[in-house]
Amino acid sequence: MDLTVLDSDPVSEGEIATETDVKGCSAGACGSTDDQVSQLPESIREKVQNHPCYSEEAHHYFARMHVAVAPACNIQCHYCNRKYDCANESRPGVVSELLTPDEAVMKTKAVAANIPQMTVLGIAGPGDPLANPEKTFDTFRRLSAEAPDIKLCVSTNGLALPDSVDELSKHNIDHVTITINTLDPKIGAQIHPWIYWNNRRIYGEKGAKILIAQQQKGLEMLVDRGILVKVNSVLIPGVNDEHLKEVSRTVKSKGAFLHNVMPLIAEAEHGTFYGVMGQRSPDAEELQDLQDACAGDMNMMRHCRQCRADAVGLLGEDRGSEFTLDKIAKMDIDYDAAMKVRAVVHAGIAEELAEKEEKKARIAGVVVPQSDSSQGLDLPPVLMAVATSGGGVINKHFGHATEFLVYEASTKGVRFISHRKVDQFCIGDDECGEKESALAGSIRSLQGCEVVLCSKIGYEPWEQLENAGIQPNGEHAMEPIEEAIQSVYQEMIDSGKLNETAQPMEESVSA
Ligand code: CLF
Ligand code: SF4
Repeated sequence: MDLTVLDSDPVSEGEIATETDVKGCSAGACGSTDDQVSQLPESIREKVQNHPCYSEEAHHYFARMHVAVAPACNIQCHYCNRKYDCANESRPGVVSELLTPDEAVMKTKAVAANIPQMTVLGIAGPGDPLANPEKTFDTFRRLSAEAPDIKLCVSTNGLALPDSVDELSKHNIDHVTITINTLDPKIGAQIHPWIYWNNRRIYGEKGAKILIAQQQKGLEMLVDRGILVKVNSVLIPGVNDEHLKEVSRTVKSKGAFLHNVMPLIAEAEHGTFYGVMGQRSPDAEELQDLQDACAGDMNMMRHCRQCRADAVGLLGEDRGSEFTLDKIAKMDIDYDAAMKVRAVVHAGIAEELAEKEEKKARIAGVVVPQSDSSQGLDLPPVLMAVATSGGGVINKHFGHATEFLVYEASTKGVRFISHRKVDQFCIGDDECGEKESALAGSIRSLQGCEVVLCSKIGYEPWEQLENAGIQPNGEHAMEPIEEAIQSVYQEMIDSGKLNETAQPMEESVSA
């Protein structure tokens, strides 16, 4: 790999990025449920309804982009190797093309002109944005003047946050993410071995104590100014897993809007301390259990894709390669004209979302009807995977999917659970089954799901899915996801399929 050392900064050491292998943030989004969004006060609702990370619904329609203008960092995390992007908001193992503020502004305008669904510009690395205040605020300053229709968003480890809050307020930044992994310096020292503070390194618990205090102070200051705060936490089994419930309660009590618990990514080949030491990552079930446990106290984001510091597009897709500096230089951008087009597109999406919400409100509270034979039985929930490329509908060929969204259907309704990444195995329309190992990998990643809904599927994967106990379903192509899932669940009830594993109601209540 052709590595290029980036410009140096006294705060950081050895930041390196590739010029060619540019990948981005592909983690799940911070998202509240639609119901939570619809119950919000108008002022907050307005801030989240077209932010793909702050609203689970919005992430099907609206895109975000990151500009990698911030190379330096002021702390060390055991899950981070400085030559890759900030792992607080990014997937380690991928690196970003570092931009100057000028290039960042040019790229933002180019993306916004070509992807009218784009609503948010975030700075999330590759180091800590607030450890690079000149570059970060120069970019924000120029964008708030030259691209006023774009929301600005920033993600930070929080160490420099209290000193940056005034500047953040000036640039109309109303979304800030703070990564808070713990409230306890003893645990903090196991995650962050040192911080850079007042021109020197401070190690262990002493450093962790300062970091925690700065994060909490920054959170309170942002909330006081009416800025929406999302808290990210990296779930590290055996280190902070149980403790994250307390983190969730505390940040909620201080006014954080959303909590995004992300799984630790620790691969030995990334050269991180945790990767090399063999610290394990949580599995999907552990992550979901913890998110469910925290959800009683807090709005949880479950659609985060752990994006790259230069991510472009809908969450889960990466269109960064369409907007490299050499390609942008050849684009002829009329931003004022593009802004008008974007306004029309956004209004169209808002209308569609309002109709969807109205429809949901009508069916909300309507208990899924049950067939005669299921009366008196407590019917089990069913996990269903969906192949979609956005728009809230089932519109992706099974073999073309690079991720599946997983929903739970039950007699209480339909709820989004998580996303699962897979390797695309089908290149052409009729070539499903060509890449056996990728297909087997896809099927493995759908473990626990009983149904997979997609727009189309070939004979070969259909058979293999059935053999694995997963029912493929291509009958609901282009239908809204939740409605299709509810209808499939109803069919399962009507066919008596769920009765086999159902419990008598009294038994299940007393169990
Ligand atoms: Fe970017 Fe982060 Fe803003 Fe979103 S990402 S700075 S809040 S615009 Fe979103 Fe990506 Fe998850 Fe971050 S999906 S990693 S939560
Ligand atoms: Fe790495 Fe981000 Fe932690 Fe800094 S804050 S050490 S860039 S993960």
